Amino acid sequence: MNKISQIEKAYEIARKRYEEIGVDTEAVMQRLERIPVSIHCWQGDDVGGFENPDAGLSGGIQATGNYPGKAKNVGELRADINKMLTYIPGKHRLSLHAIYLESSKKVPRNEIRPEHFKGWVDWAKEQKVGLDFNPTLFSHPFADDGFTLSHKDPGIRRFWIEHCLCTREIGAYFGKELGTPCVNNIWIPDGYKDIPVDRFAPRKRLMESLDEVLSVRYDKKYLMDAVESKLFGIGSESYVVGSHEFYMLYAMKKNILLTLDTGHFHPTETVSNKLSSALLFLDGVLLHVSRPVRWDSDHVVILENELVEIAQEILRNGFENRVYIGLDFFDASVNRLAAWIIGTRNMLKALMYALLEPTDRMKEYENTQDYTARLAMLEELKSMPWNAVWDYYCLKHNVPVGYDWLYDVKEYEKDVLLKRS
Ligand code: RNT
Ligand code: ZN
Repeated sequence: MNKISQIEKAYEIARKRYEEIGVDTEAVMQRLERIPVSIHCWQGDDVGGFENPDAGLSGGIQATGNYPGKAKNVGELRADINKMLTYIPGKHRLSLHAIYLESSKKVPRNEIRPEHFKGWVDWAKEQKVGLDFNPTLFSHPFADDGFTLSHKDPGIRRFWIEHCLCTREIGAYFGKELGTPCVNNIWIPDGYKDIPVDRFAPRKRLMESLDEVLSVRYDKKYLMDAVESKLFGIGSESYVVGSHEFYMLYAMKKNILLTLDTGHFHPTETVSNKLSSALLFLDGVLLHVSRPVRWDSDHVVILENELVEIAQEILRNGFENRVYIGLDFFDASVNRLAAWIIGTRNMLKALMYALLEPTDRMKEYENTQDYTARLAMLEELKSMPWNAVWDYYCLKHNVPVGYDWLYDVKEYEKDVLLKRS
């Protein structure tokens, strides 16, 4: 039997097994097809960008490793993204950072305009993907002392307010051009290494800066604003201005999206457990799916319990239109395309796994206090043939099944990546 018929046969068996417990695998695949993942461009070049090829990454975040073949210009990065996308089933989105602008001369960050991102819009139209955006408030001399929007110097604050205003204009341009709203996510590194005396003043300044940034109105069908908190960063271990409470309250007050990065909380705190509260009070949430290993290390996303639980929380509640799933990891110690592919496919696998359950039946068990059946079902689901449905989904979308993509990526490494200077 050839590989294709094996996959089809395995799927047929799986389909029947799921049917027995009341799960329609065809409906599951259709639902998964409608869930876009916003894939981050910055895995391709270790959050480098094209603004200044020699500048390092700063702001309390770090990409470690020096695997060869990193994309060093927009042509290389786009080639890598195009290649990467051929291994991802379904239509997705690309998340850009302001430092990925295209310009023949140096443009200060408070002067970036839609024209600097026209190339990306053309690319997105060609690829039929939506674009999301992020102002870049790090890797810059004005962020070197650890403060940006909450800086005590009004001139520096002004610079970053202007930068954020520029990115909102560019984001709205993406939304208009591509016919799908752009999520523009603000993350700042601001904070202190050591114990502060005044925690209040920087937060007040941050609030006032954000108020100004958001004072320009855009139609939500073009632009959606998001704000991302963090527990600590390297060099901001003792105090982060934009803490979880700060942004949770701020997002609610302003009716904007709250960004939950899975690496930005205490190690025993889970994002999966936050969604059901956040979405009672907010219209939506942006996820930055990452993998923290001991700290906010941004390791490649693997298929682990918390990832599945996040997917379950989204899908059991029908939140897929209110949770914007974005990825945020950057590993420079392995092939960067492989990192992207592994992480993105894992996100989709988690969603597929979560979809392949008889949710209503399990809620019924719960509501009738049949906790025995609830536990039994949850555990049996783990050894159901969900991977056969995943393989078939990949086959149907013309992307490699299993680790077949790896051979291809190794070829690409040899033919393209290793030839880069
Ligand atoms: C940093 C934040 C932020 C960045 C990206 C590059 O801790 O997670 O989202 O990782 O903007
Ligand atoms: Zn993040």
